[in-house]
This record gives sequence, C-alpha cells and structure tokens, in this order.
Amino acid sequence: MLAVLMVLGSAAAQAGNPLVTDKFTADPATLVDNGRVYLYAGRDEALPPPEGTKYVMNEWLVYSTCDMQNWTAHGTALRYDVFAWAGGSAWASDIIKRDGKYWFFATVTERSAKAKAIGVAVADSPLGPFRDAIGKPLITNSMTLQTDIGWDDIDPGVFIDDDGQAWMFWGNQVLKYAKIKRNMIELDSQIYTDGLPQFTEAPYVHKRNGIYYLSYSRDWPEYTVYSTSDKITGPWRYRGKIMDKNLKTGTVHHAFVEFNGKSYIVYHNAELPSGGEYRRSVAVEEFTYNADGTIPFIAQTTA
Ligand code: FUB
Repeated sequence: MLAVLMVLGSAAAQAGNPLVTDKFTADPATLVDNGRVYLYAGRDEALPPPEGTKYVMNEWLVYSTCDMQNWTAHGTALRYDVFAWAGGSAWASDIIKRDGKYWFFATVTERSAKAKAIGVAVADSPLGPFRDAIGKPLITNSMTLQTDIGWDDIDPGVFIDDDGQAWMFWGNQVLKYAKIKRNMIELDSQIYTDGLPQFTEAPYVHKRNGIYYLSYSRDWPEYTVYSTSDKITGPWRYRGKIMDKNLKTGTVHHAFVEFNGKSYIVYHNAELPSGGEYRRSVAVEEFTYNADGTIPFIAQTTA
C-alpha cells in the first residue's frame, strides 16, 4: 500500500488512495519532467445516479509531486474547447515532451462528425497554457472507421522509442497504431491494427531493458492486462493480468511511471464516497518488476 499525501487547492495536504479526494477524476496520464511527476486526469462531473447516467467531462486537471507523497493541485490544465472543432468529451489523454515542448494528445468529440477524435495540444510548460497544435483532429473517425460505434478513435498512448521515432497507440475494440512525425502533429505511416486478445481500450506502451510492454484494458467490466514484444510493432506475447476489475465502475485506465528508482502504476477506480461509473477516482500503487522483467499482479488499495 502506498500512503500518498494529497493536496487540495494549491497548498499541501495528505491522503491515501484515492489520490484526489475533492473531485472525481479518471483516465490518468503521467509525465516526468525536471524532478517532478505530473499527473493529468479527466474530471468526472456527472451527478450521482439517478441523474448521472453518462460521462460529463469537460476538462483535464493537473497535479504534481517531487516525492510521490506530497502532491500539488494546479487546477485545470486545459479544456476540451482548446480544440475549436471539438464539441465536448475531455476523455482519455496522454502527454509527452519533445524538443522542449509538451504535447498533449487528447480524446474529444469532433463536433461535425459527432464521433470521437484525437487532437494534439502543445504548451511550453507542463502546466500550460495549452493551444491546439494542428487546428483540426490528428485522427478523425472518417480516417479509421472500423466499426459503427463512433468511439473507436479514443485513448491515445504516445511513446518515443530509443531511435527517436514517436508512435501512437489508440482505439476501442480494435487496437490501432501509427508512427508520428518529429513535429508531433502528423502521422508518419499508415494506420495499423492488431488483434490483441479481448482488447477493449486504453493502450499504454513503455519500454524497459529492451522489452516493449503494451498494457491495456480488457473485457467488460475492464481489467488491466499486458503483452510484451522485442519489437514495437509486435508480435505481442500475452502476459496476463496486472490489475483486477473494480466493480464500482466498468472502466479502468492506467499509466506507468518510473521515478527516483521506483515503479508506479496510476489508474482509476470509483472508491470515493458516492463514486460510481461516471464518478471515478485516480489512485496510485508502487510495485516492483519481477526479476525476469514481468509485471506482478498489483492489488488496488483504498487507504
Ligand atoms: O473516461 C472516458 C473513457 O472511459 C476513456 O476514454 C476510457 O479509457 C474509459 O476510461
């Protein structure tokens, strides 16, 4: 169990899991920069049932820490309407630093297509201000329509390999991936797909000791699993469960972070009082890789 000190407002405060206790938060993304870990999370604004029956998400919040214990709440990092073409839905995001800028890949609804799309915002600081880096979606539903669900282009997971090549993985039901150009605002390849076992959403790629790890949310209700490969393009060897489902919400969404020689997974469940499907909570667990590089099963803690 990880005892986490939590910050409310912009002053220091303490708490265990869930990490954020004054708001409902989901879909964590992490960035390590200049000795701090930055945590970005979509804000769940839905009312409790029976009124709240769908996601109400308009903004991403940002928190930071220098020790994984004392967290500072910086407020809103950006809203969905930083993308003028977006009609709502500040769904899952990922952030990565390249060439001194901070690139925020975000799921939103494309107003004209009435479907989910992925935009890219950029800032000179991890705290913003962010602006639309392209002026249109990087990925729109019309480019990649695999199903008729309208939300198959969600959940970007961005990764820069040792050779400098950036990649984005994303999708719902079907995993998609593509190279991203050095400018971070254009695709650098066709869009590929991969038939991972029972892939639902939330792909996340990282590399450790030459092994590529592709973790994702599987089945419904979701739980977190992973595969490994010696190539970014696979083939992927299924390695099993990292984290179990949390029955208070069907979704889970995770990111890994390495900081000061320790390994952490951040994720969401719905463990705050009056939490639920559309009122989720970000949490964090420290873990240790097994000697052979595999990831152990990680239990969710609630204190
Ligand atoms: O928060 C909205 C959606 O739910 C995300 O995009 C998915 O990963 C799931 O967490």
